[in-house]
Parts: sequence; structure tokens; C-alpha cells
Amino acid sequence: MTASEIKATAKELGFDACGIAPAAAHPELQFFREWIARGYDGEMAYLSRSADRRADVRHVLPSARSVIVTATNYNTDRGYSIECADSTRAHVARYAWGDDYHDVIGQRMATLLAWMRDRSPEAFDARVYVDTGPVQERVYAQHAGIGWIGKNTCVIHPAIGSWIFLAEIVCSLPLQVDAPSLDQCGTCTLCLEACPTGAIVAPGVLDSTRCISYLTIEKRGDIPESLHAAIGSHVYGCDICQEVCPWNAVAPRSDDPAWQPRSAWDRVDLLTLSRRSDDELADALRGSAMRRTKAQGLRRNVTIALRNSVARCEPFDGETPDQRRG
Ligand code: B12
Ligand code: SF4
Ligand code: SF4
Repeated sequence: MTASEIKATAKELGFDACGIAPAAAHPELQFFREWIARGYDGEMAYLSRSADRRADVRHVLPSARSVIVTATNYNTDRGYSIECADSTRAHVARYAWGDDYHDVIGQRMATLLAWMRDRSPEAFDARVYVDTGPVQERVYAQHAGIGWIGKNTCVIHPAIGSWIFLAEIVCSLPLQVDAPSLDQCGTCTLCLEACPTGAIVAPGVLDSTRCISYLTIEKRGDIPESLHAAIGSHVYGCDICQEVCPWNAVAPRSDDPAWQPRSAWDRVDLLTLSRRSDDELADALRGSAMRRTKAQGLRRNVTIALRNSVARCEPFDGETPDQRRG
């Protein structure tokens, strides 16, 4: 079983890109500890708890020799949030519009691994991850030649862009590896300038505690008031630093039914969303990546977005509707 056969099978299974990185302690992995020390992980305690294992993929699988990384395009045909002038419309991050990628991609990766086990003349150790374990997925993606880590911290595939999910099979097979991707951000700084909260504190360094994605998805309890206005109409996640990226200007679209927008989140207005009952919300969240916030977290975000949308409406001109009618 060769590396090219694995990549060809990955393509047949619907993955848009596949590359192989050596299972090594790549230099970029060192940055993680400093990031935690600066408090950029906020309340995501699971990250600091697993810092030792994240330093090298061989800490999760000691026999590991190779990391097979797949990328799946989830871009669909809806416009970008930065193109929408209507402040009453709720914005849900693109990755969360369809089915939960942990389930969908997890199944496809399991099929790829089953094919490998069937095909390999020798037994081997392997583990599958889809944002489900202590593996720095972006670093291994870069070293597998999938794409470079942009200044917005996302992995950018030169042909597909950054609307991609990453997943890995860490295995003990000594497969032929790919060359790492080279940085193609150049002198561009669009993402740093566009971030409404200044969360990208330096190229490739993100302070989660200021990031709308963290605030609306990961943060429990109240969101600091100083950040409410910048959240705008975002009710779940944020895509701005990817929407402004020139590498996503002509990103190809996926017609995979799994990623097509569910009607509950498709260009929905904030008022409609706020009026949904807990049962209706629970129904729409079933099988979606958005179930992470639960109905309660979503309501908190919708309340902030609604207040923002009212604040952005025309200021009251002093005349009541009755006075205007004369
Ligand atoms: C925690 C987390 C978050 C946090 C923190 C994000 C961040 N940028 O660190 C929050 C909640 C904010 C978040 C947001 C999003 N996330 Co997220 N997230 C993760 C998770 C679970 C861990 C990432 C992590 O460890 N961050 C800490 C930093 C330090 O590590 P890192 O991102 O791996 O960065 C490495 C390198 O960039 C390098 N490095 C970084 N900066 C520098 C600077 C220097 C000087 C050097 C030398 C090196 C260096 O070192 C790091 C490794 O140690 C991964 C899954 C995984 N297990 O990897 C998904 C993951 C990164 N997220 C993903 C997605 C889709 C998103 C969102 C787009 C969702 C949304 N629309 O709201 C946003 C994107 C926001 C953004 N600009 O990053 C995808 C990214 C796909 C891609 N194209 O890159 C991943 C890979 C999940 C997946 N399997 O698909 N996420
Ligand atoms: S996801 Fe939004 S808030 Fe977070 S860094 Fe990107 S633009 Fe800023
Ligand atoms: S917007 Fe520019 S700097 Fe930011 S990730 Fe894209 S190419 Fe790189």
C-alpha cells in the first residue's frame, strides 16, 4: 500500500486534498506553550490540560511514523457576512451551516482507515482525529503539504482556500511524506485589519479571548460588555478574517449535501431566531456542529446581536409616528 494509493482512495471517498507529514515534533509546535502562557486560550482548559500530548503526535501514539491529513471543502454558495448590509440578519459561521463535521468526516476517515487495514500486508497502529483530540492539526496539515498557516492562523490550500475541515490518521506505517507548504501571505495584512475585535494580535497569533468565534461558541456565561458592539450580528462563530482573504475570493464550492445550509440558519433574521421555542432550537441543533452552545448559549448570542441591530437602526428623530402623520 503506497502513499499515492492512499491519496487516490481519499479522493474517491470525497476528500478534496490529502497529504502525509512525518510524525515528528515540528518546530511550530513549540509555539503552543507560549500561546497558553499568554492566556490566549481563555477558558478552553482542555487545551492547557493536554499541552504535553500536543507537543508531539508520538505522545498520543508512541509508534507513530506518519500523519495522513485530509482536507474537506465546506464552502457553499451563500454570500459572505461582510457583503451583508442588513443588520437584522443573523450570521452563523459557514462551517456550521450543515451537518456536524465531526460525525460526517469521522465516518469517512473510518472508511479510509478500514480500507488501509484491508489493503496493508502488515498490521499497524492507527488513530483517527477530526478536531477530536490533542493533535495540532494545522501544523501537521502544513507539514503534509495541504496548505500554509496564514496570518489569520487558518490553513490555506492554494487552490481550495481556507474553507476546509482538517482530519488526520496518525499511524505507525513509514509512508512517503510530502514537502511542507510554503507561506504565500506575502505582504498582505487584510485579515489583521478586518478583525472587528483586534483578536489577531500579530501575524499568525490569535488571542481567543477577543475572538468572536470563541466568545459566541466556547465562552460560557456572560460575554464582556466591552466586546458586545464588535460582535455585530454574529450569533455563532465568525468568518470575517477568512472572508477578506484574497485566497478565498474565488474559492470553489462544494455540492456535498452534508454542508448545505439547514433552513433554520439560512439567512434567518434575528427576530425570527429569538422567537423560536427551546424545542424548535433543540430540533435544529440536532446533528449540527452548533449543538456545542446549546439553546441557552445561542439565546445569549442572539440577545447581544438583537441589541446591536437596534443600535444600528436610524436614530429616533424626536417625532412619534402619530406626529409624523399630523
Ligand atoms: C482551539 C481552537 C479554536 C479557538 C482558537 C483558534 C486559534 N486560531 O488558535 C477558537 C475558538 C477561537 C477557534 C476559532 C475557529 N476555528 Co478552531 N480550532 C481550535 C482547535 C481545537 C485547536 C487550535 C489550537 O490549538 N490553537 C492554538 C494555536 C497556538 O495553535 P494552532 O492554531 O494549531 O497554531 C499553530 C501554528 O499556527 C503555530 N503558530 C501560530 N502562531 C505562530 C506564531 C509564530 C511566531 C510561530 C513560530 C508559530 C506559530 O503554532 C501553533 C501550534 O502550536 C483546532 C483543532 C485542532 N485540534 O487543532 C480547531 C481548528 C483550528 N478550527 C477550525 C475552524 C474551522 C475554526 C473557525 C473558522 C470557526 C468559525 N468560523 O468560527 C474559527 C477560525 C478563527 C481563526 N482565525 O482561527 C479548523 C481550521 C481549519 C483551517 N482551515 O485552518 C480546525 C483545524 C478544526 C478542524 N479540524 O477543521 N478555534
Ligand atoms: S474569527 Fe472574527 S473575531 Fe476571530 S480573529 Fe477572525 S475576524 Fe477576528
Ligand atoms: S488575508 Fe492576507 S494575510 Fe490574511 S491570511 Fe489571507 S493572504 Fe494571509
